[in-house]
Parts: sequence; structure tokens; C-alpha cells
Amino acid sequence: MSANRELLRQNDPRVFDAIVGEEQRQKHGIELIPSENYTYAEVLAANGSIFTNKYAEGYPRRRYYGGQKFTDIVERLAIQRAKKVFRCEHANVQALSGSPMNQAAYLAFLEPGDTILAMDLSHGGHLTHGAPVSHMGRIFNFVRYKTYPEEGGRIDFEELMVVAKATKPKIVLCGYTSYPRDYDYADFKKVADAVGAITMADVSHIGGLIAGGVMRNPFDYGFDIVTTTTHKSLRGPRAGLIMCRKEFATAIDKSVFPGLQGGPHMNTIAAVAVTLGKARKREFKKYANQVLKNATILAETLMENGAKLITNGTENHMMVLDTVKTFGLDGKVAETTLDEISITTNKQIIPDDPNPPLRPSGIRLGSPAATTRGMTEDQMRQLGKWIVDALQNHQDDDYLHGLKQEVEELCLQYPVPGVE
Ligand code: DSN
Repeated sequence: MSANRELLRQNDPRVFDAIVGEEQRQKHGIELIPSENYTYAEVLAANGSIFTNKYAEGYPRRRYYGGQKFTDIVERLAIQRAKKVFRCEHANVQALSGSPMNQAAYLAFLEPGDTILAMDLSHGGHLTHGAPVSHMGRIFNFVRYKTYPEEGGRIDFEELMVVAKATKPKIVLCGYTSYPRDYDYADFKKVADAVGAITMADVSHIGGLIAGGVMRNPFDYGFDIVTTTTHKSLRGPRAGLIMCRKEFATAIDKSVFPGLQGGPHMNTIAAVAVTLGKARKREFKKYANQVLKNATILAETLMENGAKLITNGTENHMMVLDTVKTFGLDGKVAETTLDEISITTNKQIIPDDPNPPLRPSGIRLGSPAATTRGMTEDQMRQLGKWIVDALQNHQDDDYLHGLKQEVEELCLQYPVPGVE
């Protein structure tokens, strides 16, 4: 045990025990929540480093405090690597996480009351894409578009063009938190250009897949602003990147600091630099490719076993399973049942869900974390079958107990990075 860990064990055993408990939970089970991952041991080291001690308001060579020789080094590295990995002209690496990242991007260009065209929450949009309960939904006028489930979850771009011409958005936003398709950047760009709007893509979920070169990059379609969290498919610490074309750089930087945030979390920025260094390696491309393969196999296995998936499959790392239609169970019961067999998923609203968010009609699943553990197609098939088995037999405690043992036996063969 490291000296720091031993000190924690001795001096705050309750927190120490909770950490150990979480390590055991992560080791014995599998995370299939599509927005989660197991980060690198090197990221844990950087994130837990003494950069935590340092205030660094401002940007490299333009700070408001002294002692910035090493903070500047890591922030510059993170910026340079983000620019290379995402092929962009400018990157801001200070956003504390996904919500402030999107808030800073909106506030860089918009006044209260301005219009943003974004995906409806139940069809896959994020809270920061204009949910009425979020502050962003109160400050800006979000006009929400939807998907057409009967057409495999496609967006109707002719309709979107009509809506854009009628509502004159300042930002056209392409980006989702629960959408199992690839993103139609070219169509969004056409709509935005027709009304003179800024194009923004929130690729938080698929950032790692873009970095790995296995999904399309919005900058290749002329997008202006691209945001991504760093802890999902990118496998880094919890943070946000805002990337943009050069002409938007000053507005974005001012909006993050001093507009929205104070001191950047330099320990996290060091960990972001490590993450982006890893994302440039050939290994990461292989990883991203395997994430897609694993998701395809998991989706196919679920469907072969009778599961109804929103969008009838997946084109990325995630899938949304309609548990009400398939098993007659709401998403909360499904999530709890899978928790009981050490498979972690999350309950999820489905398009125009008649049920409330805490008892929605589905669950969300994804492959990034399992792929990090080294699982491939065979394990995905096995997990898919166990998921269906568990949900079909959710009232049979003995049966679930047997499945849990099988799941845990499998998971223990695939170590969690950074956990002894
Ligand atoms: N909570 C994230 C997700 O699960 O997709 C988005 O913020």
C-alpha cells in the first residue's frame, strides 16, 4: 500500500473503507453505463498529484498568481495534444466538467433570451441542451427538435430547416447524451448556414471514438465549436474540453475565465494532458475500434434474444433498451435487477416517454468501460444473454444469485486499471 493510502487508512478509516468498497464493487462487477469508463493508472496519479495545491487563474504566461512554471507546462501540453487529437485550431482545457463546458460555450456568444436549436431531452438531448429544469433552459430560448423512432431515430432535416428559418437560432447544436446513431454534421451545418447560426457539436459521449478516428469529426464538416467531456469514451479525468476555430478562441477563453470559472483544477488538467497523450497512440485507435465492435455485438445479442432497442441497434458505443415493451418492467426495476447481478446500467427516458424520469421506460447500455477491461465480442455476447436472463427472471432471487456469481467470476478475470 502506498504511504498516502496508508495515512488515509489510519486517519480517516470511514472514507478509506468507502474507497476500498468502491474498488471492490468496480472489480467484481461491470460498468455498462455508456458515459462511464475506467481511467488509466497514470491519470489517477496525475489527478491525485500536488497540482491540487495550486491556484492558476488565467492562461499560460498570463496568470494572476506566481509560481506557474509547471502549471504552464501541463496546461500547454494539454492544449497542444487536444489540438492534435481533434485536429482543431484552438482548445480550452479549463472547463471543470460537461455542464460548465456547455454553459461557457453558450455564454461566449449569446445574450439571455437568444435562441438555441437543440435535441429534445427525451429523444437524447442533455440537461444543458435546454431542459426546462436547468439554468440554461431558463436563460436561453431553446427550440427543441426530435427524432423519428419509426424511422430508426433519424432526424428530419427538412423539418429542421423550416424550424430554423422560423425561429432564427444563434446556435445550432448537434450533440446528445442518449442517441445510438452517428451524428449528421453535414445536415446540421446546412441548416445553420441557412440562418447564419454558429454550429456547435457536443460530442461528450463519442469524444474518444472521434479521437480514435473511428467516428466522424465535426471539424471536418466545418463546425465552429466542439465540446467534449474527457471521462467518457476518452477515458480521462472528469473535465471538459472546448475546441473551436481560431476566430472564436478569445470569446471562448474569456467566457471560461473570468466569465464562468475561477481557478482551473490544475491536477485535472495534468490528467487531461496524460489522457490526450494516450489518445494519440495506436493502442487507443485499437481500443476505439473495439468499443464499436463490442457495442454492435451487445446490441445484436440483445435483439436476437427479443429485446426492443430504440433506433433498432447502434452506430456508436451505446444502446437504449425499451424495458417496458420488452419485459414489462420500468427502467428503475430493470436497473435494480441488473445491479443485483453486478451489471451496472442506468435507467433512461425514451422518446416521448409517458413515464417519469425516475421510473422511465428504458435503460441505457454501452461498451467503453467493458472494452477498457479487455472484454471483446465473446464477453459481450455472454453479458447480453445474462442481461436478458436476469430481466426475464427478475423475481427469482435464487436465479439472480446464480447469475451474479457467474458475472463476478467473469469480471475478476479482467482487471480494473489502477486497482490492485
Ligand atoms: N451524465 C452524463 C451521461 O450519463 O450521459 C451526461 O452528463
